[in-house]
Amino acid sequence: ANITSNYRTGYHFQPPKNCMNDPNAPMYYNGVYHLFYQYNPKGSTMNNIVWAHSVSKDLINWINLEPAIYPSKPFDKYGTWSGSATILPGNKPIILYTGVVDANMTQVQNYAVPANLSDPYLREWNKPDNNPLIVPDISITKTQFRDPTTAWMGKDGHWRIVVGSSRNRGGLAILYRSRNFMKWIKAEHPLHSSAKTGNWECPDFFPVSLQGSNGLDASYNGKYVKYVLKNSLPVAAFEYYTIGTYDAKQDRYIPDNTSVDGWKGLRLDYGIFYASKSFYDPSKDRRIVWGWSYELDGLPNNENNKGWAGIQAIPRKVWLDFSGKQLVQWPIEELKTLRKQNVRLSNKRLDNGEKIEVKGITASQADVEVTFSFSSLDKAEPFDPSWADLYAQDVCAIKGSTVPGGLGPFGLATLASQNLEEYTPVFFRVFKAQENFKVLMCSDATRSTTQHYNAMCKPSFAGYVDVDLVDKKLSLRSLIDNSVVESFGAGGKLCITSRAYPTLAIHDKAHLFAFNNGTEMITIETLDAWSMDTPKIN
Ligand code: DQQ
Repeated sequence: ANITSNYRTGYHFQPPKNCMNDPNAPMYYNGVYHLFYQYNPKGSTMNNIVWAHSVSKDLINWINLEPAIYPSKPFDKYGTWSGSATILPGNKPIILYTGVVDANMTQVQNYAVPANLSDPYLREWNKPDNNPLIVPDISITKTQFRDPTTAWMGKDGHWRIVVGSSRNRGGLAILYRSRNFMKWIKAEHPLHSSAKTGNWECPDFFPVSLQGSNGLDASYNGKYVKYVLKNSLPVAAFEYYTIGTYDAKQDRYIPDNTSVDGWKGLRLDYGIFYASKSFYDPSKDRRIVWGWSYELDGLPNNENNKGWAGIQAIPRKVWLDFSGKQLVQWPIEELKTLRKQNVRLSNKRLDNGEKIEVKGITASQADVEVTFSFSSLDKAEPFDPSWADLYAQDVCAIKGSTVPGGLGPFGLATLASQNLEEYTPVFFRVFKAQENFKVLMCSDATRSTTQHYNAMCKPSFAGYVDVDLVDKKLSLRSLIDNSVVESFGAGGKLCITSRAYPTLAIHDKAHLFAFNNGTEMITIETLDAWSMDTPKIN
């Protein structure tokens, strides 16, 4: 196998070749899941973008179709950028997307509808002549005016959408209303805005239930809900979200005071996960989020050109944590159908400095679920107050997986070569702060590969898991897939998708270990690892 194929994924969504970026208009329609995505049919850099289209009955196996939307009309001649789907009454899907209309990159909002509703795959899409539906008025930054959301209907029967934009150096979610989906009127106030974040791309606005993990349709208007506003920040290259309330009368979103509304806010994923978009799946009464994971090996001018770039993270069910303060995400249940050989460890001691190899599975393509336990929190290291201003990622860079600790670092060493020249550790480290414990979760790409070249980036991704340690347990699930390590801490309270390009730890030469480099003894209560099958993807 050459370098090109070493990093292709086995079960993460990828096109056969070339560059993919944002997931677009995910939807469920008449028994079929649709995923459109920003795609360059001509190469592995992010240019010439069209809406590629794949369909699936199980969110696992995908059929590649012809591009659904591509530049062809005056209202999208310079680009067919991101957008969303809405299912209109009468079971009629409609897509709203951003068209780029001139070389100055002026952006407008367009719509497209299926040419033939009786085609089960909705292969062909029409872009009627009354496009564009929305052009930027004089107050709008016309080069930062894109990515319309799924529409929701208010109690007044009128539709609403938001479009991502900017004001000064802040982010703006411009609100539009419509009676008939064709004529849209800008609301006097944006749905929400935030200073200093840079412009907002790919806004996602949706209700979440206060009563359990079921999903809600965007137009749900019953009681016991909170709302989520997520935005992607091109200046920061990550996304953040807040939890809040939606004042339907004023048509304003108000984040809760427990949600940080800016760069230090909560993230769906603390690794490489961008331009995410969720949709309501009525067939299983759940909300699912898709996110794009770009390459860390030098996009767009990939020195190590693989002939492809970009994958989609595994679709995740998303719901509100019972605390009401954050979201929880978990790989869709369908993923379990790919589990093959299983190995199980239980009640294994991990003393300080010890590592145990998990043998008997394909460690380059695996699903691993582990619960660690410990008998006391006494050995937690003090949290240096000066770290409070840092991102978790910077603390992980200081306190890596080999820096000896007290309670942690312990976790999994994924995509590891036999002698650990290469490995991507995913681990916890517990600190004692003034008033509470802080649980750092890291996925550290620093030693993920022995390759070095200019454009390659090997960050130490991390976040703090808001978890109660009374039961003295921490759980971790990692989806390992050749060049991907997608991890879910504490049952999905914190997610980190990282990318790795090992040269030794590939295919059957990849290994998996559990390790502990802290003085507190750790017990692996249970560890289940499965080799993962390769479904038919495109
Ligand atoms: N990607 C699209 C834009 C969007 C950006 C263009 C986010 O619509 O703002 O490919 O990655």
